[in-house]
Amino acid sequence: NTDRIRSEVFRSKIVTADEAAELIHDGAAIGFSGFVGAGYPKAVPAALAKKAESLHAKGEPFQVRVYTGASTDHALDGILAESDAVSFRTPFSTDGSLRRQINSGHVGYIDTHLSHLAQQVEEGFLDHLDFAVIEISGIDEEGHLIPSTSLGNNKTWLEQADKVILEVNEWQPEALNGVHDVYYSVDVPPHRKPIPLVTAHDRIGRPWLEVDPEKVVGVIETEGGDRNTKFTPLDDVSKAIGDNVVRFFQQEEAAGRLPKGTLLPLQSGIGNVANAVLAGLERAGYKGLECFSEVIQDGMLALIKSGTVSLASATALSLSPDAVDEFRDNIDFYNKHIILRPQEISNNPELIRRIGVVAMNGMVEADIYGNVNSTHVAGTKMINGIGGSGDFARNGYISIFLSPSEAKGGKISAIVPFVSHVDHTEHDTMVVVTEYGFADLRGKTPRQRAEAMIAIAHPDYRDQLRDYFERACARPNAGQTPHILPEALSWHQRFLETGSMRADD
Ligand code: 0RQ
Repeated sequence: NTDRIRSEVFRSKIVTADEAAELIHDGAAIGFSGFVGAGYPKAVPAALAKKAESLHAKGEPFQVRVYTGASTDHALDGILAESDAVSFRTPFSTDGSLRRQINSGHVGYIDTHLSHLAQQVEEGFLDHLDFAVIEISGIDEEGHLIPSTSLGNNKTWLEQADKVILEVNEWQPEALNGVHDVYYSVDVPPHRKPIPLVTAHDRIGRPWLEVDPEKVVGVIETEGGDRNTKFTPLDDVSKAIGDNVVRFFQQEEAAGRLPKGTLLPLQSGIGNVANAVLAGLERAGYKGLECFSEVIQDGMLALIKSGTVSLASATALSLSPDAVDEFRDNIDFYNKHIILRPQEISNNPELIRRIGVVAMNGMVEADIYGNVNSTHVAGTKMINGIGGSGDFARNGYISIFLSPSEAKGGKISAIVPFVSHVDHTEHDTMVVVTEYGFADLRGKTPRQRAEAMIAIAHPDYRDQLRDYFERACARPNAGQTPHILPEALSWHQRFLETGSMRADD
């Protein structure tokens, strides 16, 4: 069935996934589509994994270098990793099999800011791309590519790669046509100009992607659903974090630092805590909010339906099965409230700073002075990557980090004397929220920050933090930011040795 491919030029290039995989050589650098489980190619990765396994069985090498938008799915990252077909990966990834290979040093991994990757490839800082493998939902008569559920880095991969393989996925609703806004004039220095976007709801580009048909070496027809992340129901801790974010917003509205009732465009990270924050906004009765974010997840869809959110700008639509049904049943309604953009636009520092985005991201841990670790357990083991959190935190009007005060059943405190890895420095952190409250670090000196941070730590860890801080301050020449250096990472060391950060365990 080829009615999604309406251009004769592209119809003449239809091949099977195996035929397309045959074209890809050992060592190839490939730009794949895909952002947080949405819009990743469904057929070529499996064909590449099969090819790798059969070549490896004959003792021949076959591995590729994988560039994406952000996380994809087990059906891309997982199966390629399990077939030992990945030598390099960037940026954000959530797959368990790939994570193990990254942490064992088997796969080379670079944790890039999501807004940086496209330009760094274009600037020649990273590999030249041999291939782009991009999922789309259709090709129109003029040869325009109708994007699917994520845009990610697709525009740049299509421009930069020597050869292009397209997967036309019939599962993706055709009604997505028109939702996308692809801006084509970002360019690289010294040719870069201001990006003409001044509100979250501006449209500045075209609704389609373009590709030079000469570069297209294969078009594959597929029909398969996105990964569709499941959410766990809100628990008391995440609910309390959501309520504390709302209390912070109410403080800002009362002080005239955020517009009453409408706030400023919101960015909300991925995961259950981010979902809980959105639910908190709905409970608090907000209406007509705008979001300038990177993913639209279930929570955001519910807020659009209730009118809490009037416009959500992002780069991906990443929904659970129930939310997909809801979206498809009411697609004409949702399309009026959604804009999908390339990630170099959704996460663009210039735009985040200009429109005054309120950034809200999860974290692994923060220290008493406000440095934040978003990526590494105990300083060494990568979880997912920095994602877009740095793009938004550094440039946001207000930068908020959120976390339950404890992890792993209370064996780990999310507030520590010193973070074991730094993704966001104290200079980028304005507010930290746990279920115990919010620490507003703006305008505070390091010692005042420490007091505010200790106040939102889990009660079981407050005395331990206070003891560290007071002894650090009491040292001769304690300095601007008091620490006891040999002890600064002792909580992590204790966790590694005993399985707990608690001094009394
Ligand atoms: O692991 O489920 O195995 O117990 O980390 O933690 O509390 O469920 O929180 O889902 O919000 O994830 C930082 C990972 C938080 C995420 C991170 C363990 C914890 C659990 C998840 P288990 P929670 P979340 C937008 C912005 C970086 C990218 C980003 C993230 C698991 O928010 O990836 O912000 N952020 N992008 O037990 C050891 C600690 C821990 C810990 C939590 N201190 N030590 N383990 N965990 N704290 C999206 C994109 O950029 C695409």
